[in-house]
Amino acid sequence: MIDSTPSMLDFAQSKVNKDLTAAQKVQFFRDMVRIRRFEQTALKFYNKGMMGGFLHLYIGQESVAAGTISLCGENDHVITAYRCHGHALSVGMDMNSCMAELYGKATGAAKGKGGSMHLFDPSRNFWGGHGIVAGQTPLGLGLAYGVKYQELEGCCLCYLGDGATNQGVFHECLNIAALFQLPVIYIIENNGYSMGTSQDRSSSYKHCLAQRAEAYDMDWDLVNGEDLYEVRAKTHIAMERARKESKPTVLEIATYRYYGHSVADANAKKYRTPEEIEKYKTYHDPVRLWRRRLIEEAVFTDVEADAIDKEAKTEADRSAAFAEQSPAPSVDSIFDDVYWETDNNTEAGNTGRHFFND
Ligand SMILES: Cc1ncc(C[n+]2csc(CCOP(=O)(O)OP(=O)(O)O)c2C)c(N)n1
Repeated sequence: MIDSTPSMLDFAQSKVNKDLTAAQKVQFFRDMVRIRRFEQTALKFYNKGMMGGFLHLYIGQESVAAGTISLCGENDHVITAYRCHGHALSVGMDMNSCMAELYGKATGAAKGKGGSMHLFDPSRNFWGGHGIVAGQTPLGLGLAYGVKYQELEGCCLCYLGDGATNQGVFHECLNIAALFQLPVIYIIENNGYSMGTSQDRSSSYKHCLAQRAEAYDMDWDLVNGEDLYEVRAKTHIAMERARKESKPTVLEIATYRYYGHSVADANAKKYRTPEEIEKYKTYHDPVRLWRRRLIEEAVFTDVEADAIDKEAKTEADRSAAFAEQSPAPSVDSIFDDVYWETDNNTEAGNTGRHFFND
């Protein structure tokens, strides 16, 4: 049974949620279920040996990507770490091209050369998928700088894990973000662990990573990731601060991952108990809780929710079939896509103005 303790504040009544239509609320459910079904399917075929490389699953964290990215407009940018499938699908990337990328096929989002950690879609302002812990944090800062430089009303959502907050570059970024007043929002997806090390063992200031922002004179907030309304309400405040006042924020969203660090995590069952995982699945699962909320609000019925889930599963199965039937990159394409400039001999390529053409 899911714990039904009501939260102190009903974020359904907050500015950004109260006028949502039933169709929009159902769409958030669909978005989360699509991420989950995509990943379950990826796991099944990874275990059958159909993919090389790593596979870092996002299952349990769906409300973060789906909720925050649902607030993005045309001048907003998204960049994240290697646990990137949820963000990719939330920005609207096609499931086939994501799955094909995991399979290393030429039809994949990065032509099969990036794999699971490097899903990218610049046409949707999605700047990846980065494997170096905290490597995306200065890039996110640069995206925010670009938005400000062009005097656009936009911002950058830059996601990182709890472990990444202990990297020096993250602190350098907070300093510059505050000093230059850049419209960046650092979203710490605190799933409790970095690889096999719990947050308690890796962070000296244990109970609030976002509060580190105070040292840089920056706003921050804590968010309960199991409530999609809260995720949207608090992210919206930070995004408006960034867009209208060009100010940065650190948000820490409490979440949990059900699987190991990656599928190759040999210690997955050693650093936390099965009871802990079960507790999250039973009481804090963001997809179940959102589903229950929409049933309570009479937005949809159990039967309708099941149909949406089934649709997502079918879409995921089809994406795996598409990936399997797709060709591998050809051997003579091995030197393509290495340098953007070489493959795009354009003025933008030659002048270095790749991303913000004006
Ligand atoms: C600079 C660097 N150091 C170490 C690693 C190895 N590594 C990959 S993921 C990871 C843990 C990161 O944990 P966290 O930031 O909490 O993200 P999560 O996996 O929980 O999403 C480490 C140490 C790396 N990829 N890059």
